[in-house]
Amino acid sequence: TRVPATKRTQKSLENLDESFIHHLNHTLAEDSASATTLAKYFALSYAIRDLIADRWLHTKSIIFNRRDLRIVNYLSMEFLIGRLLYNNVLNLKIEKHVEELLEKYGLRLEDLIPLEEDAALGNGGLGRLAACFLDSLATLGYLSYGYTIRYQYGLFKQLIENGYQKEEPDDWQKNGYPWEFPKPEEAVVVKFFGRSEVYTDENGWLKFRWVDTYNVIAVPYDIYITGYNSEIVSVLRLWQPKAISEFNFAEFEKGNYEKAVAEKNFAEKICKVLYPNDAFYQGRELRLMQEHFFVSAALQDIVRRHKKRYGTLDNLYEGEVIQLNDTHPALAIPELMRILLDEEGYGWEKAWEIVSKTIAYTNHTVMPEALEKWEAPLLQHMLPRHYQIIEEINARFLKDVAEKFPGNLQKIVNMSIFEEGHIKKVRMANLCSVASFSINGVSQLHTEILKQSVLKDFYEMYPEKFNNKTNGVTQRRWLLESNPPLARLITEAIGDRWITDLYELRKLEMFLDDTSFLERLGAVKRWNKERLAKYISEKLGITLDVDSMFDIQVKRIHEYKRQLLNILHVIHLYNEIRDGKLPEVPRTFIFAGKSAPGYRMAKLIIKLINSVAKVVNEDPVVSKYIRVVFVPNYNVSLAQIIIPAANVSEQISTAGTEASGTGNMKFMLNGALTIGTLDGANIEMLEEVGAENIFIFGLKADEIEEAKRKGKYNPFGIYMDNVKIRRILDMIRTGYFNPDEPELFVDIFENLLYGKYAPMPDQYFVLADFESYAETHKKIEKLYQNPVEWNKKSLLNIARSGKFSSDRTIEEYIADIWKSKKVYE
Ligand code: DL6
Repeated sequence: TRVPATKRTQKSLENLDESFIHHLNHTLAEDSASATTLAKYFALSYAIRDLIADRWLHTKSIIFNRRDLRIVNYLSMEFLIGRLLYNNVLNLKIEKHVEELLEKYGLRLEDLIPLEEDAALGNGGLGRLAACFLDSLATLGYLSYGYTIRYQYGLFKQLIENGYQKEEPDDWQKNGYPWEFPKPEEAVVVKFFGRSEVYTDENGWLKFRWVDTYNVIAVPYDIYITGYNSEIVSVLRLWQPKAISEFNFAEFEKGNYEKAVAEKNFAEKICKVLYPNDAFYQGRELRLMQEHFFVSAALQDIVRRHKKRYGTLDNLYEGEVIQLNDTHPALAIPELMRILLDEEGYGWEKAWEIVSKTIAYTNHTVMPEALEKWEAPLLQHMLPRHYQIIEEINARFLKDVAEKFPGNLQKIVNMSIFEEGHIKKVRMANLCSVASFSINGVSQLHTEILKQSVLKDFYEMYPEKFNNKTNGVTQRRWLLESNPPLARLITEAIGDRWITDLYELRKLEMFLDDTSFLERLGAVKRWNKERLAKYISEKLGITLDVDSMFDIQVKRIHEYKRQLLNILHVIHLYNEIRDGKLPEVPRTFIFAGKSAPGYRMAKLIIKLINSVAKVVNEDPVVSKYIRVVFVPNYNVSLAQIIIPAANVSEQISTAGTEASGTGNMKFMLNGALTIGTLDGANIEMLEEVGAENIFIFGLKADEIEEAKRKGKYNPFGIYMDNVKIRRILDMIRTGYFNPDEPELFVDIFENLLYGKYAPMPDQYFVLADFESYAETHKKIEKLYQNPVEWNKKSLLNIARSGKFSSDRTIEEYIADIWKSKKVYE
């Protein structure tokens, strides 16, 4: 008898006008004549939020009435959700209504959209994946919660000054944020420090309890993430710390202001800022506090909900599943054990059964510097009871290891949760591997590397736990929202089912030989290039030639992602042009991405790119053929403009280093052709499109591995033998691109040739892959001269991108790990 939310939306839409005015007048106390555009953005967002709240109420009633549905809990330090206004408009299918409404006030949706600050609660791939997953879960109709921290400052804003990256705080809430709902009544208490105390309970059992703790309140703020045309929303629950006593009058009376606000300061510190490191572990006390804070709050929430639904925790794993997004939320393991043992009175065996049937782990990196290993004394001091529980988990686990591999001490050393040494460490990946019922990598190659090297011993011990879940991206944001003309072209050709079933795109293959369709595809690309060129001209004052080939590398700046290889190749083209060897097609090389603020080499690479860009763009001859642009402050909304404009997508990480990549998928979906290594999900893209439709170059993962193992890689030899490379590197070393500070790039030179700041020279095999990269670029250049052939390959890439929808990824998680059911089958 319930009226479906989609129908109710239709009904509410009739009142959207009224609702907009209501919010303008009564929520914001503004009138339409004098309200600013920003106020109108807020009023519209509130009016739309009302429609979303209806869906939440519906979802909530299902959560508490349908005990047959297991809830997916995605614990992640990062959810890079970006802007929500247009996303919600599209998902609710109300674009026409909204446009009509705004027209009455002389406004257009496209004027309001940019007023929203990006919610940049993540660094890169890992956080954006989490956001895509919530979209897919809601669209497919599964019950799900994402849990994270309500950071006061998201990922820093990047400025480029004199070619250098500068960071500024990202005060994303400075104007307020219309999409969230505070839920103070659902606050919980999170404890820190203190000690573990042993006592005898009323039945004479020896028990532990965590006492003398320092407590903080965790207040949830909910954002409901809509799905496309779906009744169900995902809940993104952001926890905000709050002091139990914000102001201590006794201390104040004594004249001690610092002490009076100490608790408040402590609480505020926890959520002050997102750590800006991508794939790099720093081991800071505050980070550990953040991890424990949101994990403990999330677990208390999950436990409370389950008790409400089932009246017992005996079957927690039937109602809830917890996915750990990398090891950052690994403290969920001892925290759930602690709740079950100390607060719920379970014995160890039953508690362990519950924990190890509820928790699953995704690994997102094989880079050794990214693996979390907390110093044991730090963990023990901050979380004494958790530390004790980890010790017990380890002791029991090592007994199993000894039984499985009798006499094999090396296994014990490798697999122990503790790494012994000068400072004892807690290896979080080992903790996750011991406790989780599922361990997955994020592309086929990555999962193989986990099984064969990083988690090899765990694979031998528990082969049944391992599985692969190749990443995906949501086509709602990364095509429907970011590339409207392409979305329209596709829908006109094959209907709109691709929006919820990306494999439908295969039908586009019908048009592979249809020259007029290919021309239209070309026109769409041109429209996107013009849009980007306009943005760049307005922001940077650089004019781009939209007929030139747009070759784009956008992602975090990291040595393993090899932006350096790209810019070395640009220098090579510069040299060729100066030598009179003119390229057959003009090219625009576009870069964007942030470096971790403390990552010296990555920041130097940004400076190098900008220095090369200056020399190239100011050279009257060279600039006719190539241009180089570094677009500052790469984030989700910028990605939505940049990616659709690419002719060529650069996915050039050293084979064996990029776990999956998801940018590669976004470019493919938008019709770019990929130049890439056999790394991460590139390999699966190759499988989908065939070798003639992707440009693969460079050493393979096993070749790199072997060269490292045998110590036979000699970049200095390459430098000596290869005139082109020597010329490029000498230009860098002698300050050709930066005569004001000629020594500036010497470190890049010395790192490549001598490994000055690395375990070995050129540890990411830039020089080894250079020739093959340059040759492959020549092939691309050739193909670009034939627009029909180019557009054909572009269309084929789009048509074969179905596998890379996060809907497919989520269905695989559901089938193999989460075993949940859709609300509406
Ligand atoms: O799985 C999402 C994303 C992958 O696509 C990237 O290849 C990978 O680098 C990234 N991993 C991280 C590492 N964080 N940690 N730990 O961001 O995950």
